[in-house]
Amino acid sequence: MSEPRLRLLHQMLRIRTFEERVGELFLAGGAAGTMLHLSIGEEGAAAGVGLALQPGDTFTTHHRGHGIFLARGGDPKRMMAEIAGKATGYCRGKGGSMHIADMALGHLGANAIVGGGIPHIVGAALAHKTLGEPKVSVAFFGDGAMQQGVLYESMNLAALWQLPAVFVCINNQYGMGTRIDQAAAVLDLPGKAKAFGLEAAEVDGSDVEAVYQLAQALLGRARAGQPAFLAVDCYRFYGHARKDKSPYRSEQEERQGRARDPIHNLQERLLAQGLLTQDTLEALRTETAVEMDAAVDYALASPEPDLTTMFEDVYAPALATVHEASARGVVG
Ligand SMILES: Cc1ncc(C[n+]2csc(CCOP(=O)(O)OP(=O)(O)O)c2C)c(N)n1
Ligand SMILES: [Mg+2]
Repeated sequence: MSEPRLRLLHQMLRIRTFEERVGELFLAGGAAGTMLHLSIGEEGAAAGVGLALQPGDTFTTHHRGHGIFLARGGDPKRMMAEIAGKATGYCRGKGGSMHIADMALGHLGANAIVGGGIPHIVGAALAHKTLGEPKVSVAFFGDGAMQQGVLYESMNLAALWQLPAVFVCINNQYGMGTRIDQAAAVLDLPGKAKAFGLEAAEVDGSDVEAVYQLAQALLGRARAGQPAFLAVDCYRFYGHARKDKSPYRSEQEERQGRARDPIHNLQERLLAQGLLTQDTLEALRTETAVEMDAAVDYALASPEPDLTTMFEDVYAPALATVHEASARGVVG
């Protein structure tokens, strides 16, 4: 599928279907941990920026990062297995939904701490620059992180050192049950980044083509040493976590928010332009459903991690066990 707009549609359909399956897995008791966060409604941000990145680029995500990793080449089978806490998952079942990572695909880690993954990309971008690599590092985070001091320290250093770093705020309007205008006095998000010397823009996340084009431009300039910030406006279609029924939002608001659907918008545009037919769309949906069903089957059929592996991959290789780490004074 060489036409970029069809690739964007395909990725968004994959993300939504993956998230729907994750939700079902969770309700059936198959997910590890007590909560997980779905990115339904935010596919335009994940696919738009994700497809504008290049192989070798690095990134971190927040706790709502499944879609971003899928768009960067994450294998849905290994992702689903990780979410289910299985030994075949990306982190052998120890990371789960909120701490999944894969260095081979440039995923430096999801992070459950709001803003936690942001400073990591400043270090990665410094490494890319120092090593003369033509790579960029991107932090994906929510609007809640706009209220975290670490974002401003990170943007300051990225601008001061002219690093190939891009800060992408997925503004879904809410941090848990708190609407952004109840959390911040100033809602001009790009303005906050500009104050630190970054190039900054805002884009409608329900228009994935616009996200993709803007991301390409900002990433290109970031590679040349002009760090950037991008706020992607969207709406979290469902609750904060799978069990949250969003009692703090009115029905009317949710209806209007869900009408801002990046998949519907692109699909209708492509159909109207003759780039897509109903038959091709149906085929794409079926292919995606088969792919994601297979991911669930793979996760369910995979073994639990063996108890003897509990302390493997927890410390750096030189500190293979908790006992060695303790002996060297790394842990108490
Ligand atoms: C430092 C910190 N404070 C509070 C929390 C609890 N918490 C988890 S998610 C969340 C809301 C985050 O909102 P946002 O950054 O907008 O991301 P979204 O959930 O909307 O994708 C909060 C407050 C946390 N994980 N870390
Ligand atoms: Mg939010």
